[in-house]
Formats: sequence, structure tokens, C-alpha cells
Amino acid sequence: MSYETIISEVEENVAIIKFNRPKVLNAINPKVVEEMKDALEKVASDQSIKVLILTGEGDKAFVAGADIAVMSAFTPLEGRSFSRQGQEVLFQLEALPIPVIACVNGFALGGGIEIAMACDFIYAADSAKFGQPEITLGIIPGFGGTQRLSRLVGKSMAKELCMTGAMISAQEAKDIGLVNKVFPEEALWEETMKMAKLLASKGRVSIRAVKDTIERGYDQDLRTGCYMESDAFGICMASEDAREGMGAFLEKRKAEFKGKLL
Ligand code: CO8
Repeated sequence: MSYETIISEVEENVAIIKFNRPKVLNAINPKVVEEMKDALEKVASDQSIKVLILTGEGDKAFVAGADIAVMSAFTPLEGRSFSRQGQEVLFQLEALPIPVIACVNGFALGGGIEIAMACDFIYAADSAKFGQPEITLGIIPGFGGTQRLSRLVGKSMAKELCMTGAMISAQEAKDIGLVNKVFPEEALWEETMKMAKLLASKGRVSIRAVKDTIERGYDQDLRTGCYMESDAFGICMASEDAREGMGAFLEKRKAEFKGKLL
């Protein structure tokens, strides 16, 4: 299916979703949310896809936030509904059983930083800029920003960013633990792909177990989180990948993972 506002493609076993409204710096309107939902459903149901990369079309922006022209006409109920739809699609993104990398190639503001934070990790160009500028528009983050930002960088830094609307550089975002790695602009795509290929070479069952255990265990107390880890560890033991991974080590060869339970 072709889309109006995003480009969805697959390169070998890596899916790529590109926000594709470069004239408005890939701002998100309701159509983007609808198409993203559909594209994510397709990614989730395709067993051959092992990693997803999200990025922005053009050289200026990942996503510069919700489309302000559209949002400015919202009634309170429409605002609430758009916020909810955006939040749901980000829960859908977060729940994908495969790793998701945000490849941030420019502005990641408002809804843009919120999408990036729902990915498993963020790789950014050195020229990228991050921020929650909603306060300057008289509103607040609406796609989960107040919640995910505070969980990622701590309450006080999240409050500072959301209360000032300040834009920070990729390096500053890395310093506060929001971004994993920063690359020169021209190297960003190649480095992101390199990481995607590395993740794709790992066992599907154990990758999913790491993701689920960290995601679901994060808000639990340590003991509950560790119980969840033991359960996931046990499930891994029931996978062909565990036989293959440990067997390959003992036989001094490279493991070839198939992603199957026994
Ligand atoms: N919405 C609509 N249009 C936009 C947006 C946006 N978020 N961002 C940029 N554009 C448009 C500009 O209007 C401009 O259009 P035109 O060429 O027709 O004038 C074009 O993109 C290029 O932008 P600029 O000329 O402004 O480019 P600059 O390089 O000068 O500036 C900036 C780049 C700093 C990124 C600037 O465009 C900017 O500040 N954009 C707005 C950023 C922002 O405030 N984002 C947050 C939006 S609110 C939000 O995301 C809330 C999410 C949750 C919503 C919950 C539901 C209600």
C-alpha cells in the first residue's frame, strides 16, 4: 500500500518508515497518525522483518511536531482525541516485538521528540535539535512527552525542557541520556543501518525477551522485574536460537539464528 504522508519500505529484513511531509518539516497531521498505524500493523505481522528504522524525509527534519496549522482549529474534544490517537500509535510502536531505532536527521520537536522517545533508542545527526516547544504555543506535550521524557531523563530535566520549550543540540541530548549516539550528518544513515543489521543478526526470541523485560519491568520493583526476567530467561531456553547460540559457541562457529521456539 502506498501512503500520502509517510514512505514505508523494506530493505532486506529492515523496515524503514519515513515521515514524508518535508515542506512542513514532516509535521504530523491526523493522516500521518492513521498511516503510521497501518504501516506498523504491517511491520508487526511480517515475520521476515527484524528491525524498524524511523526517519524523516529531506535534510531538515525528523518531525517538527504536530501540524500547528491543523491543531490551531481544534476544539477541546478534537485536541483530546488527536492526543489520544497519537499516544495509542506510540504505544503500538513501543509494543513491536522487534528493535526500533529513531534515526533523527534534523528537528525532533514536540510530537517528533515524542515519536523518537517511543523507539528503543535514538541515533542522531550532530546537527539535530530536540525539544518540547509546546509551552511557546500555549499548550503542553500531547503524545506522551511529559511522561516518557521524565522517565528517560529524570523529572527535573523534563520539567525544565517542557517549561522553557528550549531546543537542545544532539550532543546535549546525548549528555542527558536521551540520545544513544551522535554521528556527523553524512554518516548517520550508514551507521544506523549498520546497527540495524547487527540487531537483525541476533536471535528474534531473545531480542524480544530483552525488550519486553526491560519495558515491562522498568516500572516494577526490582524483585518483580527480576521474576519477569527469570520467566523470559526460561522461554529463551525453549528456543531453537538458544540451542544454536550455545551450540555455536561450544563448536567455535558463528551462530545462525532462525527465531523459532522448539
Ligand atoms: N506545523 C506546521 N507547519 C510547520 C511546523 C509545524 N509543527 N514546523 C514547521 N512548519 C512549516 C513552517 O510553517 C514553514 O512553512 P512555510 O514554508 O509555508 O512558511 C516550513 O515548515 C518551514 O519551516 P520554517 O520556515 O519555520 O523553518 P525554520 O528553519 O526557519 O525553523 C523550526 C524551523 C524552528 C523547526 C520552526 O519551523 C518551528 O519552530 N516549527 C514549529 C515547532 C513546534 O513548535 N513544534 C511543536 C508543535 S506542537 C506538538 O508537537 C504537540 C504534539 C502533541 C499534540 C497533541 C494533540 C493536540
